[in-house]
Amino acid sequence: EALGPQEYTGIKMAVVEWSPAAKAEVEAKVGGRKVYLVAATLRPETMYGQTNCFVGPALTYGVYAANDKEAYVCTSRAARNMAFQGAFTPHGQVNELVKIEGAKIVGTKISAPFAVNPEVYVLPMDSVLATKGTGVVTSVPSDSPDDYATLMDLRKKPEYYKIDPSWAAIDPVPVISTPTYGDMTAPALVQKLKIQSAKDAKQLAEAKEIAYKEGFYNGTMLVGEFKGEPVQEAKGKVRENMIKQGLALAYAE
Ligand code: A2H
Repeated sequence: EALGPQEYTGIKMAVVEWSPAAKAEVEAKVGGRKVYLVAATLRPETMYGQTNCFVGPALTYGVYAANDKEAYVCTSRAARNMAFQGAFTPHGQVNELVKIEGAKIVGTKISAPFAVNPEVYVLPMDSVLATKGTGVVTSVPSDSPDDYATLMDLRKKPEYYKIDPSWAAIDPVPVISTPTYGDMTAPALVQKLKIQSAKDAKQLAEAKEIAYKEGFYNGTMLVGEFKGEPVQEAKGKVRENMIKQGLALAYAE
């Protein structure tokens, strides 16, 4: 964990079609605003490889008015932070339009900015913390061991996790090449460390550490505007472009 403030990128994932449960609870309450799930990431350069998005099924989320036209889905804690950071109009005001359980958001179809697969689904992840980021995690299984292990668990037991298998059908996309692990760093590490499921917390923590360092210091972009460039150079530029295009916001905590 970093000691200073963590500079996240809040990825704005527009709702394309709510799950039936969320539709019934949310749609009438948002005053016609366009609604986005906001996912906090430390790796904006990997967004080309988004295959789905995760929420904690047992967590409570809110839909917060960002202004007259847009609303964001995140935890109440994140909404307060966003208000302090000037993400909302009127400035500093938290306007909760409706609360919703994570489990009910699962199955919602959303658009994933910059992704090779432009439309993805919301899936459940038990390890999402309410105390970190926005409580929404975009999934990049090519480069995040946690995302990869969770996606494989969901595919193995869709009934148990109460998901439609088609929501977990998008395969990992090569985004970054590393000299040691090739163009699928997370799956390679999951295999090497013999990680069986998302419950193997200790090995996953190790895999996450290795994947992060390897990608940042030795990775080369395989896709996008900065294809061929080192990750160290592309990272900030991808973030800046996403923010400039209104597809992301700066979020710190
Ligand atoms: B990262 P740090 Cl490709 N609960 O984004 C659990 N995990 C959360 C979270 C929450 N509430 N909020 C954010 N995260 C995840 C991409 C990614 C991430 C890749 C590789 C590694 C990686 C795609 N998922 O994170 O504890 C988000 O996943 C490993 C560092 O603040 C976010 O970035 O350091 C990261 O954890 C933030 O973790």
